[in-house]
Amino acid sequence: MDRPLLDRPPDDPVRLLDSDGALLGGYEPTLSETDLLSLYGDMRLGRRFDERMISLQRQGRLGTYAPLAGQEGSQFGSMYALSEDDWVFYQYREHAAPLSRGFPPEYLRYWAGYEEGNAVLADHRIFPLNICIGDHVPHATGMAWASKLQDNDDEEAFVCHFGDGATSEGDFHEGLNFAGVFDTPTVFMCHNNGWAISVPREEQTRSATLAEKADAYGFEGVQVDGMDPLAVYEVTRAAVEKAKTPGDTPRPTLVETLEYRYGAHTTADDPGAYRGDEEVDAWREKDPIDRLEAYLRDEGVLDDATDERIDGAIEDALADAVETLESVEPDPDDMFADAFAEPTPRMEAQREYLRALRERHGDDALVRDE
Ligand SMILES: Cc1ncc(C[n+]2csc(CCOP(=O)(O)OP(=O)(O)O)c2C)c(N)n1
Ligand SMILES: [Mg+2]
Repeated sequence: MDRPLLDRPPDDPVRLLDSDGALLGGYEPTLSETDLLSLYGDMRLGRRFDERMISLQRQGRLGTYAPLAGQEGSQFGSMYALSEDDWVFYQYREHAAPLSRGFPPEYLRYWAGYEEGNAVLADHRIFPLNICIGDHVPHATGMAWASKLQDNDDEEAFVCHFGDGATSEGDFHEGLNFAGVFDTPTVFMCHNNGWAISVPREEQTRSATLAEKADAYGFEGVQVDGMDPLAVYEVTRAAVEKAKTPGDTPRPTLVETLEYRYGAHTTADDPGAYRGDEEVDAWREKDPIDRLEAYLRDEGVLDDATDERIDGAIEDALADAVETLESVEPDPDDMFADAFAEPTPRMEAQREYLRALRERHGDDALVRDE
């Protein structure tokens, strides 16, 4: 490789694969052919998962959902750089975390309102899904610091995913500051997709890049082309290595991935209200899946038969997940279960009110006739 992955200006994005799928700057992938194919297959799973989830939501079989399409390169590229001992903290859009760690079929239940869809993530070293923007950044630093105090920092890195919008939250600054002060084995992945719902990146901060914010906290920040899965993989790998190299003091890194979400912010959003189709089309030209596919076909690693096999496996996994989702009978009483260890008196009163209502009228009482 011509230039280092880290230790470079924060406004010089790492790019290793161009949009036609050609390798750049003397780079040779460090992932094996098998792993490259698996990365490609998982990115395809991510895209298809998205379509399926949106369709389920439209049919009323799922709650609100946050689409990932366009962000597969940065999400799966970064997940592939981790070992199974590394911990992941993620925001609602980074579905690659569970999908690349075995895709527990119960995950869908979270998006239908069942807390067990969230709880199952712990078995995969993934923290409960974060909705409250930026809150999980200090958690990631805290966990990483605890790991260091227990001398586990050689084995575990703590990787925290969030968006460009999260950089305006106090929690982001507190988390990064303490990571710098205590040299924690943390990697901060800022998925800069240009928008925080309808707020463009330009109105989020006067900083020229988000990566340079790391400078204020005394550690490295690097930009990477988030539509390039191989660049994201290599940069994350370098950052994880730096976080947990045995014998060395761990050091955090902030990685800013430049990418785009093709779809709506969530199924409750209409992006036509704040951005034009030309912007979306321009980003689609850089599609991360097409890019990796072109490279793999060129190398003779991927052909139509393999692509069909991947399709079949994806449809099977999704069918299994949907079946798991719909095999549970919702119990409205559950909505009171996980908010507090000890329910508040008001919650108890609401629970009793609901129970009485259901006893008197059955569950039809819960359906409002519009
Ligand atoms: C503390 C907090 N404030 C506001 C919101 C409402 N909200 C939900 S998503 C979002 C935008 C986040 O944008 P970004 O961090 O860029 O992530 P993206 O959705 O683009 O992946 C906001 C403001 C929230 N969930 N939490
Ligand atoms: Mg964003």
